[in-house]
Formats: sequence, C-alpha cells, structure tokens
Amino acid sequence: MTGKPEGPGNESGVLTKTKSKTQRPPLYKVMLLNDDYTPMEFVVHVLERFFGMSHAQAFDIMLTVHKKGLAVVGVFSFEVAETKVAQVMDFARRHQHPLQCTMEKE
Ligand code: TYC
Repeated sequence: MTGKPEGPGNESGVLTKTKSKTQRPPLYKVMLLNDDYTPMEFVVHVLERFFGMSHAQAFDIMLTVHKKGLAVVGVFSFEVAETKVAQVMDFARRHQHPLQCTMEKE
C-alpha cells in the first residue's frame, strides 16, 4: 500500500478523520420479456414459482410484460439474479416456450 495513513492521526500530529462510506453491493434488475408464443398462464406460473408472487400480483406483472414488452420482476444481488435467470430460462426451455429472462445492473 502507498499514500498517507488514513483515519485519526498521521505523522503531522494533526488528528484527521476519514469518512468511511458504507459499501453496498451492486443490485441487478431481473426482467421478463414479452413474446407471441409463451402462454399467459405459463408466465403467471413462473412468477409465482420463482419470484414468490401471489396469483393476482403475478397476473398483473404478466399483463404489464404483455402490454409493454418487458417488466422488472425483481431486484437482487448478482448471484441471486443469475440463479433466477437460469431457473426461468431452464424451466421455459424444458417446456419448449421461447420466454426470455434477462438481468441488468441497476
Ligand atoms: N404475449 C404472450 C401471449 O399473448 C404472453 C406473454 C406474457 C409472454 C409475458 C411472455 O413474458 C411474457 N400469449
């Protein structure tokens, strides 16, 4: 390490303070994309199963994606977001639906 010592006190004898800003981990938005083929009920099921939404909440978000083209379905740490995306993509692929799920740094 190089540079001046941080925190209270240095070689000048003058007491100094260094503000220690709390470091927050970056967050990632997980988004669902609309397509013309995935059944609405399948998307609702995905939102209930992988994002812990109620049926009403899941239906609402599904309709938002259907109308607007995409919607943020949750905000997570990198690892959790990555896992959600992988789970949704794998589930959709296994059911042969073209549903797409992506993540983006907030
Ligand atoms: N647009 C699809 C349909 O009309 C429904 C749908 C909604 C698909 C949300 C994907 O992320 C999606 N069957």
